[in-house]
Amino acid sequence: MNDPQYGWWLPPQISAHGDDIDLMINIIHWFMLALFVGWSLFIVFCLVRFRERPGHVAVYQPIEARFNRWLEVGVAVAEAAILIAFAMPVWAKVKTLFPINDTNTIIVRVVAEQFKWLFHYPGKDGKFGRTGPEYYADDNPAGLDFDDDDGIDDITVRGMHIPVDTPIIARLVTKDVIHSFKIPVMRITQDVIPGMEIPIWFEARSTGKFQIGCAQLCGLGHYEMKAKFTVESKQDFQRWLDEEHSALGLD
Ligand SMILES: [Cu+2]
Repeated sequence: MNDPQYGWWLPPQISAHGDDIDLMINIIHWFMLALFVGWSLFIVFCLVRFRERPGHVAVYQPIEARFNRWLEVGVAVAEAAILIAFAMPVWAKVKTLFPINDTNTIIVRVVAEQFKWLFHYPGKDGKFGRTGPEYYADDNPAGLDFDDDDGIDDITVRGMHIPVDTPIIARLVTKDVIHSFKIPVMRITQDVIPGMEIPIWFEARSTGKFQIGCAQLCGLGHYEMKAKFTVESKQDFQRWLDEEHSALGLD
């Protein structure tokens, strides 16, 4: 479980839906490269072919060639295919097919604020304590209602732990401005909007220690809005939960 090496290409991919995202990113980039090279060559051709020189004047004739029209139609069809065949199915999977009926699913409440993340687990009883914006305080960063017994064993930490091969639903809220929950190795990016709770789900296929970032410029300290992201075996995750539970002094 060493920190991964982030190189020039995409970060490591450990997400169950990540191959679809990477395929789309790769297709779009190669397609854009082809368009860029094509347009660049055309511009250079025009600069040379139609340069100003003695004895030549401009003539304003409409274009009669058919080839460029078909080329433009081809580009539009390819762009539509990327949208309909790749982007929409992946987006539908990530945004609508939530694993709510899977009994293994782990739900984590994620609280964003300038400039840190907080991860709120329901604890041993599996129930989140009542929360609300009126309870936020320096000693209560998760906004828990301390009168609610369901919240007594709730765990709040600054780094996210999840078990491997398990669906995770992250319920995202923010205390202040718009942030964006980004886990590059999970191919997940979701804006967090004040006044809303937005869920996002993902599943890790291998273990390791990675990073969560904020992908929305949210203020002066935006650059330091990071958190550790640990994907571990189910046993290690359970051990970590037990340790956090013991730290609450409830045993
Ligand atoms: Cu932020």
